[in-house]
Amino acid sequence: MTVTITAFEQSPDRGRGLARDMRVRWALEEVGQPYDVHLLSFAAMKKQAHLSLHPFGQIPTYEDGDLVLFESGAIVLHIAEQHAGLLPNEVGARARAIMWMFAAVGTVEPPIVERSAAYLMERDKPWYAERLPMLDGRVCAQLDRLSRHLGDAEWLDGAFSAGDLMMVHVLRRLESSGLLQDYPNLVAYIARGEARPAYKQAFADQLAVFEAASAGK
Ligand SMILES: N[C@@H](CCC(=O)N[C@@H](CS)C(=O)NCC(=O)O)C(=O)O
Repeated sequence: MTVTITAFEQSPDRGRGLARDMRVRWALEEVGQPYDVHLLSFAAMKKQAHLSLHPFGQIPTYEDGDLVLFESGAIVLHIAEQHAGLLPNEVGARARAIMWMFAAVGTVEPPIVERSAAYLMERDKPWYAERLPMLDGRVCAQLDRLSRHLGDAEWLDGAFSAGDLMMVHVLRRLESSGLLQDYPNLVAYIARGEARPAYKQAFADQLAVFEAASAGK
C-alpha cells in the first residue's frame, strides 16, 4: 500500500521547508518509507474532498490504505511506531521521546507561531512595535529553558528520536528571527538535525515542488 501525504502546491515559505509536511517527509525519509505527495492549492484545502481527510482544511495529511491521519505530530508518531529508528525500544526512553514530541508542538511551538502570525498579519499596525518585545519574550522564555536542558548534549534524550525531529523543525521557524543567536547550543542542535541525510532529502524534495511551481508560472 502506498503512503500518500499532502503538501502545499506552492508553499508560502518559498521552499524553506517550514511547512509542516516537512516533518512528515523527514520522518518518512528517516525510516526509508517511500511516499507519494498530493499537492493542494489553498482553495482545494478548503473543499469537501480535502475536508473529509482533514476537518480543519490544512496540510499535512497522511493516508495509508484505510488509515487517514492529520496533525503532523500524530503522523510522525504513527510513522515512528510502524518502523524502527525514531523511537527507542526501552519503555521509559520511548515515553520520554514521545514527551519531547509533545513539548515541541505543545510548549515550544505555540509562542513561535504566535510571533510569526503577528509578523504576517499585524506588522503594519500601530501596536506591532509595542507588542513584538512581549512576543519575543515569550519565545525566549521557552528557548532559555530548552537551551538549559540541552546543554552540551547532542540530542534531547540520548539518541536522535522523533522528539528531536519535531523540536528541530519547530525551532527552524526562528532561523531568520535573530532570536536564536543567544543560544549557540540550539543553533548547533538545529544544524545537527539539518545535516542528517534524511533531512536533506526531505528538504530537497519539498524545495523541488516549490521550484517547479514557480517555473510553471
Ligand atoms: N497543528 C497542525 C497545524 C497544521 C497547519 O497549520 N498547517 C498549515 C501549513 S504548515 C496550513 O495548512 N495552513 C493553511 C491554512 O491553515 O489554511 C499540524 O501540526 O499538522
